[in-house]
Amino acid sequence: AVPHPLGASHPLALAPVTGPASSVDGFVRQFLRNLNHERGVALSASNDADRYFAFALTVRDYLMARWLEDLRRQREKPSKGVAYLSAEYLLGRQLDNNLLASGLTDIATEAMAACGIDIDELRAQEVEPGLGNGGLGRLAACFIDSLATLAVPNTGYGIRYEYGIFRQTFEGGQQVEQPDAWLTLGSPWEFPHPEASRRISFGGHTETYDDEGTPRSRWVPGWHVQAVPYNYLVPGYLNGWVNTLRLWSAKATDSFDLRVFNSGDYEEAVRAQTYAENISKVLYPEDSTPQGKELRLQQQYFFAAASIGDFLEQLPDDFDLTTLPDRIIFQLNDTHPVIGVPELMRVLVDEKKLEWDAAWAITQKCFAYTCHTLLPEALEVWSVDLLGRLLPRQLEIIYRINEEFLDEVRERYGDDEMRIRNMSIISEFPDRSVRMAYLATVASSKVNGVAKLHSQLLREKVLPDFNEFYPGKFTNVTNGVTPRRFIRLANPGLSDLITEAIGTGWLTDLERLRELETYAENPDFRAAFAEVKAANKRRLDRVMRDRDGFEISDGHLLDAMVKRLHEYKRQMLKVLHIVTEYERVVSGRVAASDIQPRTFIFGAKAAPGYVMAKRIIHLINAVGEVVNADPRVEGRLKVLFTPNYNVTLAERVIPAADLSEQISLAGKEASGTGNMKFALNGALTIGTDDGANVEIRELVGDENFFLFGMSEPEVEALWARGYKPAEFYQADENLRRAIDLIASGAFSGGDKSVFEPIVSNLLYDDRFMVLADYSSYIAEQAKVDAAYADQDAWTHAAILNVARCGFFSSDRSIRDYIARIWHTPPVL
Ligand code: NBX
Repeated sequence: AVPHPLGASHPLALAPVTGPASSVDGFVRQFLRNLNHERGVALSASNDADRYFAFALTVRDYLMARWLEDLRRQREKPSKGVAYLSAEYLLGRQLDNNLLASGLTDIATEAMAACGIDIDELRAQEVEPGLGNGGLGRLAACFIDSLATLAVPNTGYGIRYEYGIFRQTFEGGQQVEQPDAWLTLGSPWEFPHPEASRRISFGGHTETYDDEGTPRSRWVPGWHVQAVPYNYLVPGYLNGWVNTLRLWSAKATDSFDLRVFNSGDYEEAVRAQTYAENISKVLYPEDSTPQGKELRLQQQYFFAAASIGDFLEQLPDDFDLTTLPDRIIFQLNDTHPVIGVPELMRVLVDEKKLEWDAAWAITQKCFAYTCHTLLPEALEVWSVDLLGRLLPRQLEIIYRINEEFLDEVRERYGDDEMRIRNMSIISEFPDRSVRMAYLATVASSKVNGVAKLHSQLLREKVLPDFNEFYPGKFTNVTNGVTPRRFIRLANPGLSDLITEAIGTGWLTDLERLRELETYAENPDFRAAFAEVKAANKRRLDRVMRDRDGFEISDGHLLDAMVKRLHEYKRQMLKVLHIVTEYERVVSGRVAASDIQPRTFIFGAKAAPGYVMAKRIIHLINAVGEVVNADPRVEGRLKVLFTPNYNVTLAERVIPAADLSEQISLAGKEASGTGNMKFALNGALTIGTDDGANVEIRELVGDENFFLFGMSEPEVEALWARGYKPAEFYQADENLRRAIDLIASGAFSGGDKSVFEPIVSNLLYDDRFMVLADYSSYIAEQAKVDAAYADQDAWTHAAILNVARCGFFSSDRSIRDYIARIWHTPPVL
């Protein structure tokens, strides 16, 4: 028998564990039992899906006893916990993560070998749950991993979308979206709990009534849906702790409600059912650009109300609600769950019959708000019209919150109407609407940004009046990423090398990577590190050949830009760099043989309605097609745009990359988290002074980071002077040639109209100042080329990036949340 990963003296090891035996034999027996009993097949008759399911169920069986045990512990000795409310969780595949967390990888691999099964084929079966768009959703997934690893009692609440983020394909170089039916074969990781369904109401009207002498308001809703919870295990890393992710799925209520909702005829009833179930049908693919659609508001209320109700229901009947803040903090992942604020007030005042002031005092202590953006257009607002129709009582409550808040503002500043208009939760122009970020700020105990610079700009630029009004409310928690998935699982070669050098323990104490600094001076270590990088490139080469028919050539610098397609992230700047390199060769100004061989790899989805972003995708593909096929560049420049970039692919691209592109316009990227993943995997960054790049550079040192571009104050100053992109075009010959080449139709079969909107946007608008930063970017890229020529020095810098980025573990982020915001007690 293999000892359980918890040492016998570990506090959680004392709990009785009744899972399958922790041995190869025990695993095989449980696997075969699952294959027979859960799938109804014999091993000899099983297909890949059967084997994957039985395997996953077996891993689950090991975690089960722990899960039940931890849930019991939380019930019997409740301590303050965290409810993380997020509309998105970009989880990635679960199998390897759960094997790793339970310490079963070796046993399971041997067990499968004993059954004649290749475990890699099982891995390949899993469809990743893509229940998020990008950074915000992936951050939520990293955070629940760290919460479990730190043994903080936590439930992650969200939506079980039937369709996650769309699958991206290219046709003629243009993005085409396909539905992501991730549940077609079912998921072995979820536990439906229909018996714990909650009724969620919408519409109708409000009324006042006499409650034994007290006048009260109540909501008389017009229609209802059922919220059915599905639980997912969230195991901590080798600590025996298992938290829960609880995702809600919408179902029509019983036929009685259907009849109330419609006229009662059968076809109408089925239509009503579809209407209800649409709520959790699909993840909105807009990233950082709220659409203001009714269904979206339904989604938000649906999961916020279900989650808050779910938590309250677990409390004992005699629970003193004034002590609620000692039991729970609802962490709002951006404004998507903020409608939960008036919902909690409604429950406390209308249902639990608390006085308004008492309810408000509780509410203000139970919420905390994380803002993830700086783009003004990304701040959510809901029209009063729509809110009043869908959630009339919540709207009344929002009005009252606003009234009392503005009274306080008046008390402090007198009748400063300008200030009052600026701070009002309700804005009057262009249409009367609710500013959700303001509501969140007023209702929360703490408001945080996601990187030092972002939090500063949030205080000074986005919410300055609120910062003045609420001293001490604003704080920073710099983002982080889970090293379990993004180092240990994604980069086993590097992980082994690190462990050989500094021993175990670093995966839960990432600052220990500092101990690698001295190894950077050791030539043998540098050689081994370089070999890991080379092996990761070969692995990516196999993945890409298989997946997309691309090759990653030997000896090329691998230059990666993978993230959502957004103008502020400036994939366009990257394109101009590529076109410049290409143009310099084909115009004969540079010999191909003088170019540092580079492969540019892109991965990016564009929101389906974001026309400019889709044009840029088209351009990247078009440039790639021309450059890759032109014999004059002698294969020294290659452009690969891999479709359907997702978490699974990130785990292969990031460990192979040499150069990480983090080139947003300063002041626009709140933090970035890909930047951290790349640095931790030994890529050097070329980046602007934006988001968490600032902190990465501070830590790794200027000499190990390629900085370019304007700083945020410089950006502001240029705007103030009046930005004229055409002047930059005129002033730089390389830039002129690159843009002219695109405009000439060289990448569109001679058709000048195809990319004309991109060209004129750059020359006459260029909101994100691509042209202003171009020459500095090109100059810095020349330094990259020169630096890469000295491979050993490059490796030295790469090792220092790994060694100095331990700060970016999401474990540290969670510790910061605990210390600055949640004040939850240590559990272990
Ligand atoms: O959140 C992202 C920021 O852009 C990143 O800089 C940051 O690192 C990351 C984690 O803090 N924001 C983001 O991903 N926003 C959204 O995903 C989003 C999605 C839908 C929506 C609004 C925003 N309606």
